[in-house]
Amino acid sequence: NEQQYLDLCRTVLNAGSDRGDRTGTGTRSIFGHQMKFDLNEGFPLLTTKRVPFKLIVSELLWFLKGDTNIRYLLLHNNNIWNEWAFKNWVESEEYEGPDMKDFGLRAQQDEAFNAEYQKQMEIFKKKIIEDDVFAEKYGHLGDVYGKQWRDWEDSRGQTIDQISDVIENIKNKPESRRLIVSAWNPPEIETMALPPCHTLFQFYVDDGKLSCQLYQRSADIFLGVPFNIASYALLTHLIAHECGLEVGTFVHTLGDAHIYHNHFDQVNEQLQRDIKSAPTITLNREKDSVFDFDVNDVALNDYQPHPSIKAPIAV
Ligand code: THF
Repeated sequence: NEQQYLDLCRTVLNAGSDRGDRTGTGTRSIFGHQMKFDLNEGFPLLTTKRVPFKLIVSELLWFLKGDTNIRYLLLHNNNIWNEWAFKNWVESEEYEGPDMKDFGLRAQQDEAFNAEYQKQMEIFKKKIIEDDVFAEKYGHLGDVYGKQWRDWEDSRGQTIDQISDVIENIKNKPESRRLIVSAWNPPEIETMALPPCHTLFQFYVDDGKLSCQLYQRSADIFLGVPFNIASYALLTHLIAHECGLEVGTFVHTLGDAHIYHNHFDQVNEQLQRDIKSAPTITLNREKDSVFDFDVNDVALNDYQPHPSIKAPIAV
């Protein structure tokens, strides 16, 4: 299973083309790639570096709640979406602190700026947690995943709960070829802090097993993809659990699959390491509905990875 991830890294390093990108960081990328993870061979959380599973759980449960405000994440010590909300804040009229233009790039190049940025980010996080009005205004990322999954607004103003619908259909019409959830909502793209990278996913039921395929338009191989694989594997487990099915395969299809230039050293270090045996997960049997799950209802077992490898996120 994990070998496929390491092979993807090697392929991109060896055969990818060097390209500019929106964030100004520069990437090496290929277009079109697929990996298949048999979820019966263990849970696909990488072992060649430590991946913070708790963050994956709280992010997924946040999506499933239909929440698009980073406050829930902060209350779970999850900082992976902060930069995008922070960007809206520092670009707003109300912000009066030091200039934070291009903070993502500048924080990596300039020590003094980085210190100031960290300080402003801490102030921002504190306000989101403590000030309801501020959180309501600046904690939102726009109509990102949670909104589209649970509360897609159609042109007549009615809403569609794609997750509830797909679960009903998996239960009642398992042979359906329409078991799809789309996060890509063209008229709303411009309201989003970041247009969805995981664009669309489809379920498939065969022989009592639930499989899932994700089409990901843009894949940050070093930081994002390890999260994305584990997140959709967990989603498949959760929905299978509710529907009384076993798990099948997670198929991960990538569009622009890239490694940022400032992640090359980290990837090369990871490629030196040997794969360890995959962990497993256990879900709380007393809960049924995926919407009732809490972070403590998902346990990770036998995870003994190599140490984590730090890298800067491109904003
Ligand atoms: N932007 C970019 N450039 N890459 C992405 O993968 C990405 N995401 C989400 C939104 N924008 C993105 C955010 N997902 C980390 C992991 C996933 C993220 C954002 C950040 C990260 O930094 N992980 C660290 C640990 C962080 C921590 O401990 O706080 C790691 O080492 O794994 C694609 O979904």
